Amino acid sequence: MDDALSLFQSDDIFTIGRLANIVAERKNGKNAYFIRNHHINPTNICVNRCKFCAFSRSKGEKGAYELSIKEIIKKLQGQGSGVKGQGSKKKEFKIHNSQFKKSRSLPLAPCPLPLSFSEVHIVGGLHPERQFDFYIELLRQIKKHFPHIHIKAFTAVEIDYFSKISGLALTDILGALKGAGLDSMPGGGAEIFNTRVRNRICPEKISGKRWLQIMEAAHNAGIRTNATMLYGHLEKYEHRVEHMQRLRDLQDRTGGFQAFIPLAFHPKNTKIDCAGYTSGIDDLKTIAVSRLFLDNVHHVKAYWIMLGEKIAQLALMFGADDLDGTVIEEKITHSAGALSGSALTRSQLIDLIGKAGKVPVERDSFYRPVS
Ligand code: V47
Ligand code: SF4
Repeated sequence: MDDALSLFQSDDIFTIGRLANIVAERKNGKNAYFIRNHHINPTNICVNRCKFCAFSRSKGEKGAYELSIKEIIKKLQGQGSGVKGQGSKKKEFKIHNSQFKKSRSLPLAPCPLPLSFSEVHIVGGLHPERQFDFYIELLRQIKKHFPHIHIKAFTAVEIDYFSKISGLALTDILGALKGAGLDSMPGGGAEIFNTRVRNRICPEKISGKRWLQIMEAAHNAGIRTNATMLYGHLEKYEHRVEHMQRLRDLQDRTGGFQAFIPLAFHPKNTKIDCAGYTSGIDDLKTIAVSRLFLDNVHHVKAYWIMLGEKIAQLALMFGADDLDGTVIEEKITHSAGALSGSALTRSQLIDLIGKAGKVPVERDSFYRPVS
């Protein structure tokens, strides 16, 4: 832990980056991964209202929305997916859109043509009225319409909420979700585990201990997950190291984390009064230190939406081996002033990776290369 703290305190980001790159290449060779994915946020209505979150709204507040299952399926079919006016992206998705142009209602048969994405990433607010059944039905309908799509859905925070609203035990919730089509879980909601900082930035949210408990239960149920860390707000370097140490300890027990994703805090429209956006130097250092410290996690993701395309590209030389994906529709970071675009095409991702001197590898949700 002291070593990780010294690295964070050092200004020699080139040496740290070079070391992290050696570790990354030992694990993944020169490969840098990306995926064709589609984000869906079913609602921004949330009972938690974390202070760092510009995405959430209270029920009835201006800007609050809730998507029905039908609307979500339509979005996945490419109707109203928010890709308009994005140059070459438009072309890529046009082919996909045309198949459903004539059908007014949802198609009864599973999608007949290859989709422009292989994974759907679903996270949303903790809705005060929706029942657990809604989420089960959502998974079932997605699988029914898109049987080959991998569903990566629900943070540990949402899983805990499902347990509260349904009265079901954690293992029953996970079993029911898996049975309905859940394939893996994203790593959101971890924020920063340190209790004092956590209470200042998201007092209503489950504790770090509970987040880890839920991830452990998911891993034990055979559900692989990611892990995140929100940095650049009120935390200090020691809190980042403590956070990663707790993740590393859990990973030693379960091996269920696929990737670690440092999330750069975006301050716009939030209630956190701090220095503003993270610096590129801090972003690169955080990627590099996490690659060196989390020796038991196979992948470190440079989430281009939060880092911006150029810092994410540089991060591939500082220990990251994954840029995430096409994304298509991102709301959480963009509500908080993201400077990045909201979608990248497959060819743009390949170009970014190739120009960083890495080998672009399109992956599936378990990091298997897609031919
Ligand atoms: O849990 C919310 C974060 C997370 C802000 O697992 C913010 O593959 C920065 O977890 N500034 C959701 N971050 C996103 C997430 C994620 C994203 C991409 C891939 C994966 C994965 C997971 O976004 C939240 C929270 O930590 N967040 N508000 C903000 N103002
Ligand atoms: Fe709700 Fe998640 Fe936003 Fe917190 S970060 S307010 S739990 S949507």
